[in-house]
Amino acid sequence: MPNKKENKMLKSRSLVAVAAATLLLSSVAQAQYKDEYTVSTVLPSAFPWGQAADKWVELVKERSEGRINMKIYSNSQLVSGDQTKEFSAMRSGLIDMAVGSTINWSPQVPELNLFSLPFLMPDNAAIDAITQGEAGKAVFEAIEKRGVTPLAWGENGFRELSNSKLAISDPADLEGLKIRVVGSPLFQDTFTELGANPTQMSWADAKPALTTGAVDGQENPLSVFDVARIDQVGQEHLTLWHYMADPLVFAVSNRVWGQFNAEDQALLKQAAVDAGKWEIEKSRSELEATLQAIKDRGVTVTELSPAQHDAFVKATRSVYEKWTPRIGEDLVKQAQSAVANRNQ
Ligand code: X2X
Repeated sequence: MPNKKENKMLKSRSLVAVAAATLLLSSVAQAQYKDEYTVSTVLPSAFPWGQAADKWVELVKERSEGRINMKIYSNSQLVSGDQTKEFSAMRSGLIDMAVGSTINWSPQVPELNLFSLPFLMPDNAAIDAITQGEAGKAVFEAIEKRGVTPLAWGENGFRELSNSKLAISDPADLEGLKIRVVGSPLFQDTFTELGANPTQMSWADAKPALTTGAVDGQENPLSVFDVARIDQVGQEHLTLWHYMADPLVFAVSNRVWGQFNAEDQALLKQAAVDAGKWEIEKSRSELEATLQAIKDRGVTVTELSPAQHDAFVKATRSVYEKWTPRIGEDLVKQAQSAVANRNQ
């Protein structure tokens, strides 16, 4: 039997052991999680895109009571401005998370070119029919297969065409115009089919190129045209042709995703879903006022008659022949039937 003194010593030793074990356990638990997770975006907080990321970060912080901290790096700075490298950087774990455009990730995930097929989606209901249906699921599976876990959809918006030379209402008007396009070769094909002279460059280079007149035009959602003040760099003409819209995807590198416990995975996903829904509603509801603001600044806005619209659809049809096999015949069909059967 240990005497009183030995008893006391044993007790205090076991207390020390318990304290040490607790410390070890909590440091193991902490070691699983980083102090801060990097979140990459192209556009910062002044744009709906950046606001979508802000909302996600805010909701995760709040709901995890500060256990999961994310920090946004906008302007593609984590990939030195080259937005088409964002997906690879996430896959390799250089970037933990991102809210990215389907366009910018399409060089690595060919299925994402689906959304860039010209005139596939005539309206918001068509976007929703694809993203919220079977085609959307198939796209998410394609992303996951390539090393990134997609959580939710957001929206950059319908991309409209601007230029410094003339009001465009017919494919022939694009003849020879130098148009800045984004990172997928599909855009090169679309604008080549239209008779334009497309030049691929990053967003970081786009405004300088418009300013110097190195290019005559560009295509981006109205919110981007408005917030980036594209009218100030000579883009006086804007054609509302609604030829495509790029959804945003909230996503986490698989390398990081596996480190979160199931509860926190659900938390991150639900926060992304809520942030995406919030941003989509907000950006759609602001569109009319944005267009008015653009008109008020003296930009000539051209709306197309159904016949004029049709001419653009016809002129870009061959893009489907070349790109459908790359995207996947089944996926394209699935998306087309989702659009045909959408709620209007
Ligand atoms: O580069 C663009 O045009 C932008 C900002 O819209 C994208 O990142 C797709």
